[in-house]
Amino acid sequence: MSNMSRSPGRKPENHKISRELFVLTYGALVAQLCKDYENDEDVNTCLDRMGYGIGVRLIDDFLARSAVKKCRSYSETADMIAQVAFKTYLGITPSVSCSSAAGNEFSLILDKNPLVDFVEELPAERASLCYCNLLCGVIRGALEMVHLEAEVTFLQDRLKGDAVTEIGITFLRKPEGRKHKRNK
Ligand code: MYR
Repeated sequence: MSNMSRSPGRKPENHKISRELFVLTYGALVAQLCKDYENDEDVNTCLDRMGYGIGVRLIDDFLARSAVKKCRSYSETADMIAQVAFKTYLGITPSVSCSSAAGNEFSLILDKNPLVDFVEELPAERASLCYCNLLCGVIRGALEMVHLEAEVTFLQDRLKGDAVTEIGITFLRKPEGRKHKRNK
């Protein structure tokens, strides 16, 4: 074998490169949608729909991979999204807070957002763009597959000058009596 054979420490480097490629590819997707649609809302909707399509597929991978227990409350589900799903797929763990007395509204606060690693700020003419709106769709799609209907939106965004990035999840139905789609 040549000197180019595998050496310890190479794997994390590869991992980093593929993450960078993913983040740059996401940026290219948003840039293309901005070319296709003049209106920020149309770009946001498109990203959300694409994310939804990813989420409905991702849930099988998530349930199989993480062998998670069935959640008994919205609060457990929100924690699972932040601590297991975000950690697994994005390498970050947002903090979770419940923002309604009814216990069905939660905020995920992202201190770091790898998807915007190469984005300085939004151009002035794109002030209403939710750059990471794909994430909302992913969460919505994944939740729907475990029979949890939810509204998921960006409530704050550092790219827009807010102090933090905050994703709001509002569960729309009572958690009791739902059935879960499960892998064997
Ligand atoms: C259960 O009660 O069966 C667990 C439900 C877990 C739902 C997890 C939803 C995953 C969302 C994926 C988001 C990925 C964001 C990068």
